[in-house]
Amino acid sequence: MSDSLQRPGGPPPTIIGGALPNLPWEDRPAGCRDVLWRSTLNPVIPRNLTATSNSIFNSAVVPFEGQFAGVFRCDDKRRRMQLHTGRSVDGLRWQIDPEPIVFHCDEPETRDFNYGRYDPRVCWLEDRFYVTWCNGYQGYPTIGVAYTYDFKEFYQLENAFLPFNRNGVLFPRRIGGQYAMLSRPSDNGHTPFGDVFYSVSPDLVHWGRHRLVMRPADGWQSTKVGAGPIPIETREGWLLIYHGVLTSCNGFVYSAGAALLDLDQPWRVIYRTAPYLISPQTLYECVGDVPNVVFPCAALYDAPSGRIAIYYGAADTVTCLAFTQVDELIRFIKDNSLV
Ligand code: BMA
Repeated sequence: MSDSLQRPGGPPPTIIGGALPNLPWEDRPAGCRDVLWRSTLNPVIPRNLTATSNSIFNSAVVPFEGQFAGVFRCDDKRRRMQLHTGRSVDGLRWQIDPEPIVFHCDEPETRDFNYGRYDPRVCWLEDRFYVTWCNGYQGYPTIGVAYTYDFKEFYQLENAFLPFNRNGVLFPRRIGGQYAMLSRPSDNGHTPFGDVFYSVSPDLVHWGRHRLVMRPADGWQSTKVGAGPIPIETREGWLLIYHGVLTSCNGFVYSAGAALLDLDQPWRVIYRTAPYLISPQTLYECVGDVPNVVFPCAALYDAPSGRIAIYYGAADTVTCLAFTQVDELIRFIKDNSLV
């Protein structure tokens, strides 16, 4: 990717953010014409990395103390959905805590141990890491919120929204003075609909001023759409990678696309891909506990070079990596936009 490295005196990097030269990375394979390409090491996290895990997928990874940390969805062999912490030197080889996270929580109302916890996102925001996930409230799914400084102790806040809701994804800074989150209102089952909404909060507890961001469109994103990794701030807008679902004769098919959202009014979609960036095509994406699922939940980036590494769950069973370069991705989004 040496062509994409920023040179002294050249234009400022497209991504507004820090350097992460040690992010996991593989160059685009020779002959590959796709804007996003898979790691040759996939699946980077196997389903049985812990002794009790049935599957490890839809998980969130961030840079931490020069290395990497994360919150992982580990469904156990009773098939309870749990969140575990993990650490890695290189973002590829992970040590995942064998025990689920026990959240410090002063408010008994927000505890719902029977429902399970799943699909975490992790966001560095001001002075700590915030975790959002699909949490149970009285047996119904909604968005749980917690924070940690060290990936050891986690402090749970109030649930963000009324049930039913999934895919709570925070923005990494305040916008117009407010904290901001994307989410996908849902129902209590395998929701056959889903739009992305934007909400703001002065304190990460009270959320309002809800705005519609995007509805399903056609093809791969015709049944529902939901936010994926924490949006990446770029000079062209917030880069949002999102999942889209198609209903086939064999059930749901989860793919991923990308959009650019207005920096100041992120509910305004500037561009959005008509084709997918990645759809289930490999054995590990097509075969597993839930076939035909790619589900991105985290992205690492190195702003100076524009390299982006995307972590995604495959077939609700394993965790995988894919790579892209921001300028090529933005060009692709603009050249193939629905909007
Ligand atoms: C969604 C969520 C995800 C899962 C996907 C496909 O509704 O439950 O955790 O990856 O379905 O099963």
